[in-house]
Amino acid sequence: MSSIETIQSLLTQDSISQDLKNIAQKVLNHERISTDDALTLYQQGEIGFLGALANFIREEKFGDKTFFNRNFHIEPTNVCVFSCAFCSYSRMYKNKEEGWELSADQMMHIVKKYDGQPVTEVHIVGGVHPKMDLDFFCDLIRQIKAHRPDLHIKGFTAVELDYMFRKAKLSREEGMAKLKEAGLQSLPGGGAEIFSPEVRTKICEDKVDGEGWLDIHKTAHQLGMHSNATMLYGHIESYEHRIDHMNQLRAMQDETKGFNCFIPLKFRNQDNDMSDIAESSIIEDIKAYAIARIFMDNFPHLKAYWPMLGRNNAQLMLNFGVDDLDGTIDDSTKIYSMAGSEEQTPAMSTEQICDLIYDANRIPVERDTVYNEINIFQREDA
Ligand code: V47
Ligand code: SF4
Repeated sequence: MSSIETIQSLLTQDSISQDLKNIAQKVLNHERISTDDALTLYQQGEIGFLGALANFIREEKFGDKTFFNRNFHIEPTNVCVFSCAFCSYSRMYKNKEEGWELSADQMMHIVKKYDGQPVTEVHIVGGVHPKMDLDFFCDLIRQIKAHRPDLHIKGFTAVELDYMFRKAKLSREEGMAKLKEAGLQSLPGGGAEIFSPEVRTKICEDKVDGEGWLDIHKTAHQLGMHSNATMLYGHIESYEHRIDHMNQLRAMQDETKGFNCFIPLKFRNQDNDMSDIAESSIIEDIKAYAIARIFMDNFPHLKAYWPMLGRNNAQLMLNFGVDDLDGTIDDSTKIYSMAGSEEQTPAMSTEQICDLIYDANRIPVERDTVYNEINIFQREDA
């Protein structure tokens, strides 16, 4: 049965409320759903229903194509001046002896490890170290670009950028232009968490607020750079907070069209100050992804970041709106293994990521950071 036929059959079922049927009709008509509709989906939508709508949207946009990229991560430091309650990674105030900070030479050594390998992106993100300033990172970016000009540099959350720019006493426009001139091309989506001050003051009071996060991404978009957006879900926030968060992103995307993808991030509870909060169930995870796909109509891509969600659950999300599995990351990514993800050493080869996608009856497509297609795989190529 095609995804249209699935929805049409749902529209005839008595067990589905008229409100849900109206939303399904809007989706079929390519009409935007409202924030009230999103709440109805959260409150009344069963996963079969949500999956049918999310799948329809995903298949209309990309058919069975499922994107991934070949990238590697550099985490310059886990030392952080901030103290987000959900963070299992920062070591400024906790165990200082477990802190690390990499010199520019050490980071270039990581870059050089990938010489001759077909990676297209380096993702640079870490804690906020008082000594690693804008000039330090501009120099690093220049060195990476000089060594490997074709490598796309995606780096620094709005939290890191806000701190760097304030410390350098530069406006957001000036600071971003400097980084762009050095060779920074895109921003990752981290640091967004939940924009609502009601939640933010409880989970990450001291870092850039929601307005600042949005403004930094807008600044990047206005300079022609692209970025991603995340949402940390499954902790103390309500459905209304999630919808408000997505609504602010959707409104900005209408204005700038600079976001490539939306990434719901499941809160993991190990070894942080929110460990008493139970993690969300798989049903709640499915709802978060499917409703994101239905609501964020102007975001091209929906990404399941498998090192955090776990590869099996990320694979499952390919039936609930997800079209992107991030990358074939190597074992340098620590933020999730430290927070309790089952992916303790997140490494997946191209063959493994392709198999995961084939097993979900989808087609693996290697992409670059801005979603140009590099290679469409057939089962025998992987
Ligand atoms: O902002 C921290 C999250 C983010 C926990 O743009 C946690 O392509 C769950 O944003 N449980 C940083 N999440 C990572 C990030 C990211 C990752 C991969 C790809 C991209 C992209 C962006 O990690 C933080 C925060 O929301 N995080 N601690 C935790 N305990
Ligand atoms: Fe620092 Fe980021 Fe951890 Fe917050 S989430 S404490 S900003 S490393």
